[in-house]
Amino acid sequence: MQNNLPEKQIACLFDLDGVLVDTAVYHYKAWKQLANTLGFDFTEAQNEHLKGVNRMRSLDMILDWGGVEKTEKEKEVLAAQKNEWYVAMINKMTAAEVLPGSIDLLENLRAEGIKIALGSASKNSSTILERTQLTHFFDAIVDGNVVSKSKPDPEVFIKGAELLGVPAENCIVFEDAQAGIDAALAGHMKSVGVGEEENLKGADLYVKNLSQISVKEIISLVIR
Ligand code: B16
Ligand code: MG
Repeated sequence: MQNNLPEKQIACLFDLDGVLVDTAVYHYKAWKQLANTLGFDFTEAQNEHLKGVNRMRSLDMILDWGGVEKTEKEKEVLAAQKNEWYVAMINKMTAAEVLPGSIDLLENLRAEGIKIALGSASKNSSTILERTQLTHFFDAIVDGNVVSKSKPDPEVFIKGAELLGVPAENCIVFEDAQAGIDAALAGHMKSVGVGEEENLKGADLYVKNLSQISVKEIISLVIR
């Protein structure tokens, strides 16, 4: 299938955790271990609120749940400890952990000449992409190491669009977090919510996973 309007370059911007891979389970284990060492616990439901939220903001939320106060210096130490535990887990990831439909969709997008960027809050995205053998699909990688503002600020996706040289209105964001859908809206981009519709208000389309969407449907979001 060929893109009907070749003069219109299209880009797909993918979130990582919850869209292409499920690293949320490792984040949860590491944060839980940290909370436990501080003498409290938090639930899986609370953990849902950490999805798409950057590391230091996540720590602030967890400390708040535990009613624990720490200085900025102590927080740096705690975040580094959590990251050490988390990295030990993601260093064991394999390609088998890529979420359903991801590889086929990425291959089909590339075959169609559609550009692909990563738009993730994670500072560990390169390790995850390498471990799961996804790196080669991306024309640009924008992650927590290069952005200063967390989603719902659109910075991560605007940077991706700029690196790809594609105007915002021709970009489609794939996100599993409300903050990510809000970031796409703020950046004047289209978005596909991956997960439950009630948690992803404002997306243009909803899928349970990436096996449920075709390149044709993606193109139709920007070329009508
Ligand atoms: P790190 P995403 C996000 O990834 C995770 O959903 C979130 O739980 C995590 O705190 C954040 O990355 C930062 O990760 O500690 O590795 O820098 O969904 O934006 O791909
Ligand atoms: Mg995510």
